Amino acid sequence: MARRWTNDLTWNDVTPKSHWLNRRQIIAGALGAAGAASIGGPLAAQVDNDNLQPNTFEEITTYNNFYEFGTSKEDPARYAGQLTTQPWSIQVDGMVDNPGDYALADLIDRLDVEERIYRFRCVEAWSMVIPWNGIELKDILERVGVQEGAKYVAFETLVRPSEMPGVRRAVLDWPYREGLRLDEAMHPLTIMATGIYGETIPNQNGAPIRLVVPWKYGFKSIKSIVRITLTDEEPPTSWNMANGREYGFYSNVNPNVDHPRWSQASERVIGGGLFAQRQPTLMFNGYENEVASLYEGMDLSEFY
Ligand SMILES: Nc1nc2c(c(=O)[nH]1)N[C@H]1C(S)=C(S)[C@@H](COP(=O)(O)O)O[C@H]1N2
Ligand SMILES: [Mo]
Repeated sequence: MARRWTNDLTWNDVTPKSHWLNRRQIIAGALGAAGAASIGGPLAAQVDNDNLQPNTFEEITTYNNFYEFGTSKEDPARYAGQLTTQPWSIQVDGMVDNPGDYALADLIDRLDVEERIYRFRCVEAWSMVIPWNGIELKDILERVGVQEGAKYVAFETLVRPSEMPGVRRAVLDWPYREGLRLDEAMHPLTIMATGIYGETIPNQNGAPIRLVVPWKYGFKSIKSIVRITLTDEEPPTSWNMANGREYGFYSNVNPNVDHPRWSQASERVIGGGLFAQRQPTLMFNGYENEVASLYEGMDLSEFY
């Protein structure tokens, strides 16, 4: 049987909510087909994940980084509820055939929403396993028409001080900005998530639409996106602007390159309990077979 994008992770790695259990079969089946079609063959399991701890909806939605709502892990769940996510529009500009201010619904209308169970690794050295629902970014970019010569995609998050208490302080240079090289953006693992566990994505996780790039540190996965720009220059990105010595543009998960202030060799699994052992961090967060070729010729022992 063909394996899914989730490669070594299965639905058993994610704590099912009661209603979720009933849909498991259908979803797993649908994903098997989609995964096989987009990768063109079976994926080999890379590691033995028998010890992988599942993450609950509760864990995924109460331990967050979303500085627009405050800098503690609890702030997003506490304050993001007040964010208005409807209507929502996304400005698409730069080197595209069809620039414009798109209603979100129009931008993603009729594109395939897939289930993707991905590891999620924050640069702070904690991790989770999250069952996203999302659309391949590639599908959205094809819809707006990427022009020849475009090399990067830049993203911006909403700034709305009336609903985002965190942006009233200059913790970062708002808006939160992120970017990908075009080939990273077009990679089938890169998704724009609109759901978790089959439910509309909660505000604290980046409603109504956020990027998910599973082989990169979590800060690359920008939330609540209102602007997408195609450009031929590497775009400025928030954490790199804030501290370029500690956060590079690429920020691929790499256990062999430590953060200047802590090791990246292992990670604390959220939900593992107070005395849980840290688990080893995997090269490209476990997606090495799928993405290593994007970085051929780059010295991966270097900080980027
Ligand atoms: N706009 C915005 N996007 C953001 C952040 C943020 O503060 N603002 N934090 C990033 C960081 S550091 C991480 S680890 C992830 C956390 O995603 P999660 O809360 O859904 O787990 O979101 C990323 N995207
Ligand atoms: Mo993070």
